[in-house]
Amino acid sequence: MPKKHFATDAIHEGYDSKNHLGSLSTPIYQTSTYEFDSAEHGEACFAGESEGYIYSRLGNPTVRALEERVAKLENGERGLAFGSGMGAISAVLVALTKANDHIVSSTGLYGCTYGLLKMFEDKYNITSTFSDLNTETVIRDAIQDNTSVIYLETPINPTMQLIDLELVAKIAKEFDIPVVVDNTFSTPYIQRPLDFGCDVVLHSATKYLNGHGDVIAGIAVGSKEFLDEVAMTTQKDMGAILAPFDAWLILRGLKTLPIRMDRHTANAEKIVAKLAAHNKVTDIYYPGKGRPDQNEIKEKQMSLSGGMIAFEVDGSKETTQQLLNHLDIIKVAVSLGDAETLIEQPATMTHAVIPEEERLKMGITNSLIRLSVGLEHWEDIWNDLDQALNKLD
Ligand code: LCS
Repeated sequence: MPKKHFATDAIHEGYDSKNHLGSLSTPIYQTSTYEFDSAEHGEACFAGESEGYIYSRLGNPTVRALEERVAKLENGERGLAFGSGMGAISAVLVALTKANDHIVSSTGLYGCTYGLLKMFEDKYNITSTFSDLNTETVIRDAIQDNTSVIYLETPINPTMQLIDLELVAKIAKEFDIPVVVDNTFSTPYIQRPLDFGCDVVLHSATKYLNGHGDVIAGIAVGSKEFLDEVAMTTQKDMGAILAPFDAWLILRGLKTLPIRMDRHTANAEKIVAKLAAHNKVTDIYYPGKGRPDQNEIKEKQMSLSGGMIAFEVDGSKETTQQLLNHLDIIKVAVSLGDAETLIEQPATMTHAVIPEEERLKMGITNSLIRLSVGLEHWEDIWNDLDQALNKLD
């Protein structure tokens, strides 16, 4: 058989109905524990000598189907699902670090990930250097003798800046430092970091992977060796596992990932063009619409620009809030990647935990707005945004 396409894997990978009484929909194995065939079978399962399920914190068939599907989509050997994106990020980072280590991170991160890095520093003296990671010299300068991981988002939440995955991975290899990439904004339909030599991919599956705004979940994908270790250490013992019903919802959502991402992107491109022509909008940040070096990165590693836009309006924090308050179809809400168009003000919401001075260094000004373009008709999204922009003083 020739290699199957992404859209086919998004529907079929990780599940064979023939092993489940013909049920075409993946059964929800709503169980905490599993009966062993015998005491000896139980012993063999605990010793890792038998493949059987033991207890749902250590593995569940519905969750396993999701893990296998996302691993295939990301071109990785193994996936591991978590009860939230932060559960995945913390389990992976705890697995890769020890007290007194150092982390190189992108300048710009989801607010809670930033909070986690600060917690590592306060509790375990694991310090972080925030770096633009935009040239070979800048990357090398950020690395220290005790650097144990390079962690980045691209596009960065919320500034939409892009980082060259291949360049970072190449330099990291020289130092034998693993590169961990949060791929939440792009999804594997648009960007596959492992293909560029990165080591671990993370997702808030709460977002595009599920796509319907009704689940909090996370997933990590990488080598079998590393994720086997995470499964048996920081996931098993810290316990941020995913519930089977939530895994089932994401399996359902994944079936439409390609067509949703195509439409999110088509809508976002229309909105970007309209925003660019509006006199109240001062700046727009969107992959492929930036500086030439950013466009090169987009062309190299992203097949589409995606559904996330950041833009700035002419005015203060209050002007921005006014804009949000004038909207009707577009919902003022954090999260992203849903069918509904969502808008938020990062400085006061998702990234409010970052001290102002550092937040501004990351490019998160008080007038920055983040828009997660949904699946409504683009004209309705634009008309709502346009009327709200036109009401600004
Ligand atoms: N990574 C990124 C890039 C995110 O945007 C988020 C959540 C997470 C990780 C954490 O995932 P969670 O634990 O929530 O599943 N981002 C949010 C946001 O931008 N608005 O609300 C949540």
